Amino acid sequence: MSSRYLFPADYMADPAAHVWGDRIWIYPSHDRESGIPERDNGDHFDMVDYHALSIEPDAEGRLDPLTGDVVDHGVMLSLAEIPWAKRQLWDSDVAEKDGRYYLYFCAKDAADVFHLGVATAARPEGPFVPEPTPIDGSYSIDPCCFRDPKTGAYYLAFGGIWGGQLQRYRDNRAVYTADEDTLPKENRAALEPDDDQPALCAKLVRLTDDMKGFAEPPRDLLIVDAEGRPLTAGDHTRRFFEASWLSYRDGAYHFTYSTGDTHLICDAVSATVEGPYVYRGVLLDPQVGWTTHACVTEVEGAWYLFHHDSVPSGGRTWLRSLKVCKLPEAR
Ligand code: FUB
Repeated sequence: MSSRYLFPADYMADPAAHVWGDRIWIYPSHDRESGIPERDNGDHFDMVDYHALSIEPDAEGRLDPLTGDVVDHGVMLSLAEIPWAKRQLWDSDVAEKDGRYYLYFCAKDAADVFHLGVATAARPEGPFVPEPTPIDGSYSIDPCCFRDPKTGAYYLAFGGIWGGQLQRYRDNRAVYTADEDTLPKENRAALEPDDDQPALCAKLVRLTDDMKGFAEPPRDLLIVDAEGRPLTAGDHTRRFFEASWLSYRDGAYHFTYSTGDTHLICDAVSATVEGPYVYRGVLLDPQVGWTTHACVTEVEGAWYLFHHDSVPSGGRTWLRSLKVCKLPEAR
C-alpha cells in the first residue's frame, strides 16, 4: 500500500481529517520534546497547542492526499488560552455545523484528571475560542465528532484506558481519582475488569443542538465478536484501548480504534450508530512507536487512512509523524 509522510517539517500525530470546501483539513496533536521522562501514564506526551493543516487541490481542482501540497495554518488554539486545562493537549477533532467549526479536545485539569473541552471558530483553521470549563460530565480522552448521515445528529465517541484514565470510571462516575502510577502494578490492574469479563468500552454520546454539551449520559460503544459476545478485557489484540473514529461507508457504521498495547488499528461495523459494533478485523498493523492512532476519511470517492508513526524521530515514541495511505478496497 503506497503511503506518504504528510508533514516532515514537524512532529504531529493523532490525525482527524475532513473534506470541507475544496480541501482536506487535518487536525493533529502537536508533539514536542518537553524533556519529561517517559511514564506509563503518558506524561511525556506534553503538548501545548494545536495546529490546523490542509491538503490543497491541484491545478485541475482535484484532491489527492498522497500528492497534494500540505499547508500549515499555524496555531489555532494553545494551552495558555484554555482556562481549565493545565497540561497535555492530546487527540482532538473538529466538526462543522451551519458554517461554524467546533473543536473537541482533551487535556488534564489542575488535578491531573482528563476532561473533554470544546472551542468554536468561524473558519476551519481557527482561531478557536475555548469554553471556560470542560464539557459537563466529560472524562477521559480522544474525542471524535461524528454526524450521523441518516439523522443529521452529532455524536462524540471518546475514551482511552491506562494513561487515558477510562478505567477510573463506571456508569460515568469516577470510582478512583488518584494517580495510578503511585499504586503498585497489581492495584492498577484492579481498576480494569478481570481478563474473562467484558472489556471497558469507548463511550458514545449525542451532542446538544449548540454542540457544546452532552444531550444524554454517555453510553457504552460495545464491540462484540461474530457470535454477539462482548470482547473481553483479556483480549488485547481486539479490545478497545483508545483512538475512537466513526465513519459511514459501504452502507454501515464503522468504528475504528487502537488496541493500545498490541498496537493495532481495528475496524468494527454496525447497522446503527449506537451499535453494538461487530469486530471485523485489522486495518493497520503495528507501526514504529508505542502509540497508533488513525482516522478513515473519504476523498473524491476513495477512502484513506490517516495515521502516524515514529520512524522519522528514530523511534522516539512521543515524537510522531503524520502519514496517509489509501485504504485497500477489501477493507
Ligand atoms: O497523543 C497522545 C495520545 O497518544 C492520544 O490521545 C492517543 O490516542 C495516543 O495516540
